[in-house]
Amino acid sequence: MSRQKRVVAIHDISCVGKCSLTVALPILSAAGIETSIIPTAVLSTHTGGFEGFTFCDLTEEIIPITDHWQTLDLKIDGIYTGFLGSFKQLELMEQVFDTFKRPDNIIFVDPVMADNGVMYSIFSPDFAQGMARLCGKADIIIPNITEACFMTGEEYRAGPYTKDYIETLLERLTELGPKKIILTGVCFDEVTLGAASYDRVNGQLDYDFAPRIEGYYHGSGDVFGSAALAALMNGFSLREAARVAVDFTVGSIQRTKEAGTDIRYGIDFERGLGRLITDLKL
Ligand code: PXL
Repeated sequence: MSRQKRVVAIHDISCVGKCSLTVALPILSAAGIETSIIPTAVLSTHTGGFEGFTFCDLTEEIIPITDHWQTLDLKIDGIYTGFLGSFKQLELMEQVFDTFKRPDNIIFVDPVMADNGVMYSIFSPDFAQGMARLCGKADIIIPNITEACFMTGEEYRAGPYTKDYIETLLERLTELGPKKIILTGVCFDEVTLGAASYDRVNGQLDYDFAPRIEGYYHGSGDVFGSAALAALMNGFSLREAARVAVDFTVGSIQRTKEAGTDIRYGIDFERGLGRLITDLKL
């Protein structure tokens, strides 16, 4: 048996409304990855559509946790950050990356902060500059089109897009520093939606699409990111990882739509885990 890979997932815990750690942990674990966590905050629900949620900030815990880890012989193969609630947390992530980055591990950053042309209500527009800086320390980033525009200063447009627009965005994103990018929310027509994956080192650019399902499904970005990282940790290429993540996410959205579930509660990824494991050849 080969050594089990370990990912450190650094996100909040939203107790209800599947996203962040309640998505990353089960998906990575199902994919055979040991998943260590740093919870950045505990909320009663996520912030997207619920009123009156509680919020307990855990920023002060981050460095004590990593200080303790430095006394252990931890082998870390991947660090995965998602929703980060403040500039202070962005700054601490840079510190965590500096502590645990090795030539043979990957830093995987999902710059969660915006969608559909607007920043999430809790973030100011200048948060994008801080996030762009953090992306500069990542090996792989997975923004959506809105986040890509806010970080690069390119003009946000609603789809369908031209190849020229998408490829310019990818090029601008690589200028932030990461070698690999999976850009989500890419569409060239009204009926399909998917992702572009780009490796700056070998110039490989690929597109993966699935039939578009209308509607905004909360937590789908975290499902996508977790599945993509699960595939990468299992030795899949960037392109293959994007394909696995598109299929897994679209399947999860489809089941949610068919069940008529309130979209604030997240998508039904759980009943796709069996298929994910098969796709990952585990
Ligand atoms: O899915 C991203 C996410 C994660 N965590 C919290 C959020 C959001 C998106 O709104 O509010 C707390």
